[in-house]
Amino acid sequence: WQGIENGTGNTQYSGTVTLGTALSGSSYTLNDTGRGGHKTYNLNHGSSGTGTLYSGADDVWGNGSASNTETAAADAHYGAAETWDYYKNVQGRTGINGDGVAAYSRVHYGNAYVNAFWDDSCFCMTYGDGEGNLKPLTAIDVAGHEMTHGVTAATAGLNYSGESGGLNEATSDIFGTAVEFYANNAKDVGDYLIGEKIDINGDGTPLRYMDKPSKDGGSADNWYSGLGGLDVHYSSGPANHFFYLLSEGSGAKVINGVSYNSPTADGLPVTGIGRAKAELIWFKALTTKFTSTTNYAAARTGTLAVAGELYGTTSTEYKAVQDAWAGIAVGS
Ligand code: ASN
Ligand code: ZN
Ligand code: CA
Repeated sequence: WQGIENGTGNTQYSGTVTLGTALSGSSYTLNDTGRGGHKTYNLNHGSSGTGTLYSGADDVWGNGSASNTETAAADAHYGAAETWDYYKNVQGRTGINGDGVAAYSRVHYGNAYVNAFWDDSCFCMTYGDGEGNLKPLTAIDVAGHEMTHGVTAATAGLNYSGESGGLNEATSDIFGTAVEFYANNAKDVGDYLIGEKIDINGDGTPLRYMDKPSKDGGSADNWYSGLGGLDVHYSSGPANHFFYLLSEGSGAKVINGVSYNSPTADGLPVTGIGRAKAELIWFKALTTKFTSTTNYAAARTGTLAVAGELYGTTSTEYKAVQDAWAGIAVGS
């Protein structure tokens, strides 16, 4: 018999959080029975299999420092729970495949591994420890980003190359950001930056910026012919920029203490409709309009169709979708 328990996670990035755990005999495990039974395992620097399910005599996990082997597990378990809750409570999707089945997470993959990844074949999430600076890749926007690759694979199936690959990556950045805002954690407040907590560049800068993607030194701000030849983490830039413009509008803005300044390709202003509507439009487009070969032009058509269905073609929301695509040089 496994009872649903509420454990305490002393995470590295999100402070002290409640974790869904189970009590099996006299041992607690990182088994979130209230969320499909999502489990978190310790690979202990291996790179295959499931490793060992986290278990212990008390229901307290980690101490906030990466030097404690439970800390990364606490962050990963929390990120999976918030991602589950976001999709279920906001988008009405229970589990990555929408069937109530949980994925599982593995931490401490390999040695000094500076990445995290979703794998469809195991239906599992894996996190590296990062290199040198004791910053495992277990921040909540990374967790939401990676698990969203599973949602995309189960729905639109956007091919991971060319323009569809950029849209696939942007979808992960969009919902990684959505999960971060949803979690509303005081230690990791919502922002339109990706990976700001994991310090992968070693200088405190994030991996990506949604308001002006070119700030990362590689991403495109706007669509142009040949965009699909970029790495998918750079061709995602215009769609991330579209999402920012649609949510918050163009120009300068401070949100949760972070300053943004989003330009438009055509120099015309965009008035945002708020993140919740932008998320809903992108989610419905992903799940009902996009296919494996959707490119930027088709993403515009798909999101406009969704906006028309949800709000009508004469609505301010519809016009904002038009303006935001024009803002990244897609359509007219
Ligand atoms: N962390 C990377 C990503 O999700 C892994 C990859 O290259 N697919 O984009
Ligand atoms: Zn990705
Ligand atoms: Ca972020």
